[in-house]
Amino acid sequence: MKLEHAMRQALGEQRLDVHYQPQVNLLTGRIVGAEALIRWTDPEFGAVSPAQFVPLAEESGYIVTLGAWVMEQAVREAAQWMHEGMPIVVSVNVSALEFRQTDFVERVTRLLAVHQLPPTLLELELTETILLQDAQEMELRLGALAGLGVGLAIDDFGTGYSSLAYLKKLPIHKLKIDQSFVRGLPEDDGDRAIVSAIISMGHAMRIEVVAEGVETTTQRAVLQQMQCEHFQGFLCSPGLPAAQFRQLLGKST
Ligand code: G
Ligand code: G
Ligand code: MN
Ligand code: NA
Repeated sequence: MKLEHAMRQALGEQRLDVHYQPQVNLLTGRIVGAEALIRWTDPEFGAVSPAQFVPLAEESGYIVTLGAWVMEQAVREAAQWMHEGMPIVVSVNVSALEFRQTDFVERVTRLLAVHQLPPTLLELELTETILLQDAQEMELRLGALAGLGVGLAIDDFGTGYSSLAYLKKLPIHKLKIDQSFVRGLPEDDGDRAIVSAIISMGHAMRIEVVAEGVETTTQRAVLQQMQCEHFQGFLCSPGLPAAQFRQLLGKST
């Protein structure tokens, strides 16, 4: 396939980039973390959305190579922030196929050691689908990562198929409320109920909650009222190139 081929070339020819979107504490307004988001600008195709090429890479298995590259950039960047006196958590999206690689935990461990990043400054964003296959083996793996101190977040929470039972038995640190639920705030009764329920459940289980896709001050105010801890969204900033993100971080801390 043409796009697939271009994607493989893009990595080799350094046309891929990682952007960083701030995660902000709702009370203090401070940046407490950043989500690493892959970006690709192709000479022929222009800016290709990850929503388009990540699924393609997942199908072909190339996501394993791509994901490893993103994680290395992110870990190196977070180590740099730390050395500059701005220790914040970097969050990396991990596809199910990457997580299923038998050497996944070993690779993460090695990467943290190489860049001397404390494991607590790395967070992995997993989707609920990871828990659907090989649940026992995946549980072991999550336990090993949490044992290291790596944070575990469930991305797009509420949109998957899984039950809630796994929250009770797995070492999950954070729930990311999917932006589809945030979009309807404050008007939509259903969205308000869902968001409020996720926040309450998170608190009761000592799991941090991040609201995604926050675009308006009204949404932020509603989330604050619901005692949500963190938000991410265009209201603060979209994903930024590393240098620009660093500037924003410098102003925030
Ligand atoms: O950045 P944007 O909102 O356009 O991302 C679209 C989708 O691509 C989101 O679901 C996001 O999680 C995913 N995505 C972005 N970067 C990465 C990445 O490095 N790895 C994986 N697996 N998914 C990513
Ligand atoms: O699936 P995941 O949550 O990783 O996807 C993150 C995606 O959401 C990124 O592609 C990012 O660009 C996008 N995004 C981040 N903040 C906002 C926002 O406030 N509004 C909208 N519409 N998209 C956002
Ligand atoms: Mn994500
Ligand atoms: Na999400």
